[in-house]
Amino acid sequence: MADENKKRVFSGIQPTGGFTLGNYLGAVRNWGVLQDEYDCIYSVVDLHSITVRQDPATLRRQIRESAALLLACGVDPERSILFIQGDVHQHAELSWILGCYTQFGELSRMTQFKDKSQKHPENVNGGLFTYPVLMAADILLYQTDLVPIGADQKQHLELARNIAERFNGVYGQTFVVPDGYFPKVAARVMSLQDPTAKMSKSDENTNAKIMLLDDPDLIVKKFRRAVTDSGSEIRAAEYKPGVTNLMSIYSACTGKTFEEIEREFDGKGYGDFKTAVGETVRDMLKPIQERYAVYLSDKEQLNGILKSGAEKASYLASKTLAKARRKIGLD
Ligand code: ATP
Ligand code: LTN
Repeated sequence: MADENKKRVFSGIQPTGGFTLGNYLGAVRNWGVLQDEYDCIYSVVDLHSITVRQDPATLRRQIRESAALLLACGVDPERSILFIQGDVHQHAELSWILGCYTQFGELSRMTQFKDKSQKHPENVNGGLFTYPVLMAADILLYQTDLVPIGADQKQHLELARNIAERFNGVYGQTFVVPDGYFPKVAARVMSLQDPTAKMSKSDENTNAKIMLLDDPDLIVKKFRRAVTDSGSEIRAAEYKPGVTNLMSIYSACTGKTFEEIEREFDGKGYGDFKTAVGETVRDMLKPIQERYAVYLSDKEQLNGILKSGAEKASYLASKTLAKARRKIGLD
């Protein structure tokens, strides 16, 4: 850990009610894989989640559940740092500084801001607007080389790169300019009920999303109910967004190419295909569900992991923050 020669990875996920199959295939699965080769830091970004109103008791519970689920998904505290964002005060502090190097126009163009302000017109708060600045602070604080995220976060990462380059341009080399790391398939898992929209945690239609902790039978049922397209062939095509989405999920879970999948289901109907995808996802998630129950039941172990993670993260973050403050003239 904190090996000077290894490249640094950072990513975060919001503790807003469990993770979807999209979160897993698009981002979290890679978090585990990258640990072999990189120096990895992963965070439950609680401060980001309060841009939408949360119930205090539920939020408190979900922060811990999210950490346990990350461990169950393969984040290894022996090799990586896992911590709660709000436990490391440097995130909020650097976020303020970086906000002074981010333009109103840039933040106004963020599609997630536009989408979320449309969804919650009663609470278009300042935090929702400056959300990408806090995300930039998360990433830049650790001199991150690589950020494993889903395709929907590309625009935010681009902004973080622009902020880093701008700051470096004014004050000299201060922050590493990070690159994104996206999966080859399933970087954008779509809703099972509307394959033109992203599978989203916050979707009210429970049939539209697979949650990692869904009951095994329910997982298969949801896939059987998934919206497919006209015709009956199992083929990836732009005019077949429903089937293409299921093929991407199946490909991401099995490693099979689209051609192999088309051959496997040649002459079979949507029903057979949807059942096969459902059963594959169910079987893939089973060990995660089992490990989750174990991690969540040992409170002391979980607290220990998060405490030690926050200490290590804080040490690294304080070095970058001090450097930025010196460059600006605050120190
Ligand atoms: P919400 O639905 O409330 O917007 P979310 O599902 O996008 O939340 P986040 O915590 O914002 O969840 O995202 C965590 C990670 O999961 C990010 O790297 C994001 O890119 C990725 N991700 C989210 N949804 C998908 C999806 N449908 N397909 C692939 N990756 C996704
Ligand atoms: N905005 C991200 C979550 C996030 C993040 C980060 C991801 C917050 N900070 C830093 C990567 C790196 C999202 O998925 N909605």
